[in-house]
Amino acid sequence: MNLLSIGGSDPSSGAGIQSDVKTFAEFNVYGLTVITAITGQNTSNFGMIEPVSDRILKNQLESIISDFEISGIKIGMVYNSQIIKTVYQQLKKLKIPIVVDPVLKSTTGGELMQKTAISDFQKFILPLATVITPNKFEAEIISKIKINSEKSMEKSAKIIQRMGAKNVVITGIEKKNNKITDFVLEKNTKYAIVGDKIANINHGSGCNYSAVMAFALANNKTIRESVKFAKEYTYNSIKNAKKRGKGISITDIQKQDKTHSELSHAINEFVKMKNIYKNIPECQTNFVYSKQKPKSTRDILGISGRIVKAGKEVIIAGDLAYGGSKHVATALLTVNKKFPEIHSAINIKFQNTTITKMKKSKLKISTYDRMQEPNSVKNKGSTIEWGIKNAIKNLKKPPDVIFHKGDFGKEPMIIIFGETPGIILKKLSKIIE
Ligand code: PXL
Repeated sequence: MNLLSIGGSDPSSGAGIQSDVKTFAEFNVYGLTVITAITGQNTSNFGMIEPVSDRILKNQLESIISDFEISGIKIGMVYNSQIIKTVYQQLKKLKIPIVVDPVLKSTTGGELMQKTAISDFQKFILPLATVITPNKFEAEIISKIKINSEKSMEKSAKIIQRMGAKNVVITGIEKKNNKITDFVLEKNTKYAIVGDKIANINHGSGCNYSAVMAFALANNKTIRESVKFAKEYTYNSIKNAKKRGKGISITDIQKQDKTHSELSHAINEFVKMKNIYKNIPECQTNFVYSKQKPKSTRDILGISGRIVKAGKEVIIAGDLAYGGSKHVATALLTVNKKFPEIHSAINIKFQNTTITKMKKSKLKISTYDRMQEPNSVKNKGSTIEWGIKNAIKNLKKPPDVIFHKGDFGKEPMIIIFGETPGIILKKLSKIIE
């Protein structure tokens, strides 16, 4: 997928088109860029702005639009009326989602749009916007409404919508209890998306938000989904902001390895499965995955808490970490030693009905008896390794499932194994109502 960012160059790469290229790359998107102005700035000071000539702006836009299939566009810094009009002329015929981030000022104090250009911005750029993402200050300037209440905020959003932006998201409205909300005005609905606040002055969060929004919309997500997605990404980018220069921090994203993102996705799918709460055992559930050949449980990714049941709700309590699971990871490690293609495992509650369903779905089931456990093993605390070894010792092919029926004071358990977390979910879907 190709996305286009139209905006200013920021040599610190914290904001502007450099930041957007980084954000797009996080999603394996190819980032195209059209530069409207060059800024001189760092993490402490804002220096000069030199808008590019109209000729080269037009030539950049024509070059890119005539060649690439573009799935979405983000418009950031457009410094003056000339730039605004040229961008409008080139984009008005396109039928793809456009996110407008009305950048007026930088955190370090730079003026990113001339005051005299605001009326042309309203006239030409707002009607291009599938979504516009002003913060409170920007919404006030565009709508000429002071925002000091829910009512004035809604009024401001309505005025901006009447100017032509199809959907308006006023970002970063501070609330009590350390919450921060985004107010959304769609064509016929309005709502707020609430999130946690991080008290940290940074460079880049606004750009991250609108770039991710463009990505989400290009992927046919709804406005609500896109707002939630952009908000979560931006929250993480602020949380992980790094001090790269002498001044304020620059937003960043913790690189997730593929093992991490695959397992994280599968866990989110798991907790959404219907009636899944009935399958969480007393000792709760862990879901583990190891890409490389694991040498110890430290090489296996798991939840450093558990997936827990609270009434009929199932909650992920804890973060993913290597070495995060002991029991399920040990079971996986033991199976992986004999069957190296098996990289993932999950434990669920033992129920006779589940075993019956597993048999019906022709899953390969194996078992061990904890009552047979020698005292020497018990004393060493290596029950799981002993049990799993026993369960697989005569197998030629890897098991889908290993269960045991418990012992005095020990809960019976089912563990499902598979090559990947996705394959485990498929197995689970066959045996859970
Ligand atoms: O974050 C807004 C922004 C956008 N574009 C450029 C910037 C800034 C803030 O500094 O420099 C080029």
